[in-house]
Amino acid sequence: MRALSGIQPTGPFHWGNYFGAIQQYIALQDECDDGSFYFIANLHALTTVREKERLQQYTLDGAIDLLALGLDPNKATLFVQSDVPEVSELCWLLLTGTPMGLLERCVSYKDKLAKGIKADAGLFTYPVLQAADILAYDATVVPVGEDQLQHIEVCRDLAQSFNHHFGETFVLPKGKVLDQSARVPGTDGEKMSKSYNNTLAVFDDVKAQRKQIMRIQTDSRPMEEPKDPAGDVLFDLLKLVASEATLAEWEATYRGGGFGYGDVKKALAEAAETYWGPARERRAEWAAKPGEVREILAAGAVKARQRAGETLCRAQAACGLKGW
Ligand code: AQP
Repeated sequence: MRALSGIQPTGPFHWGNYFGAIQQYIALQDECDDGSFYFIANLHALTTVREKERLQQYTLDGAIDLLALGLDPNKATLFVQSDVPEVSELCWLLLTGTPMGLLERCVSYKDKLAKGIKADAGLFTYPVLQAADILAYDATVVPVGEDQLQHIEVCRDLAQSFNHHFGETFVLPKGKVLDQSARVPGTDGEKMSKSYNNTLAVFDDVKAQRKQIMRIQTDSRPMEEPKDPAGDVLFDLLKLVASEATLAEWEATYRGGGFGYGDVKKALAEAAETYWGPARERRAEWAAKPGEVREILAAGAVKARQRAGETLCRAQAACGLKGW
């Protein structure tokens, strides 16, 4: 098994990123017998972050965050997407032969358009670059949140079609989501997402995190009414960070009624503080040594380029770009 996944440096990582994807990266670095590759997807981020300094800062911060959350460069290969130019070339090979309709049907693109986010060709062809990212490393498993499953299907379609046309070239990957956190809700109950301004950032300081938690939207049912915790946004978030005992207590309280959502928010803020405390300390340590983080990324890029280069050569030979 070889894992590969990427995360965009488009802003501070949020609970959705962690519980949907990063948590899996950390587990898979021990479970993969054939290595694991994780990258900061700065080429993808260019579709949204259009200020040089901000992109640079988010890229370094992204690596610091992953290291603080438990990614171990001795077990997994960590690198920056643009340090592996072979992937962009592979992307072109895949773009030729990608039906427009396949991309037009992508829900994440359609959702962004529906939310009034301006689209460019980069956003439209995003799933093809993502396919190149995955196929370049012969990944067999791709740990992601639910929103990315359709893109992995696109990747499989493109790989299958290339293999069918030019002969066996690419390994077909499978997406991997965690049932309990495949779609973490944001403060408005929609999917938590950097572009929807509804996030709880993993590394916000305690005060800022409390403030974000207090803005979580709740319904207006009377306090005395018993409530079903299933599907309640506050309870769903509590499930991610609270201890079993706290959760059991709150489950009983929900069913009994007679409580205010403000109390649940306070409990959530407290649980979050305890949960993220150790990672916050590790983050301060990594942030103090950016030179070491850059060295880790450079070493990761060397390894990643070697893998991607091999796949690119294979694909170029298969479709007639070499050997003429
Ligand atoms: N709410 C979520 N629940 C579960 N998983 C999630 N992921 C994102 N949001 C949730 C997963 O995090 C990984 C990295 O995400 P990304 O780089 O594709 O995009 P992002 O910018 O971090 O995610 P956003 O905030 O949702 O971005 P936009 O605004 O671009 O749509 C992926 O594995 C993703 O599934």
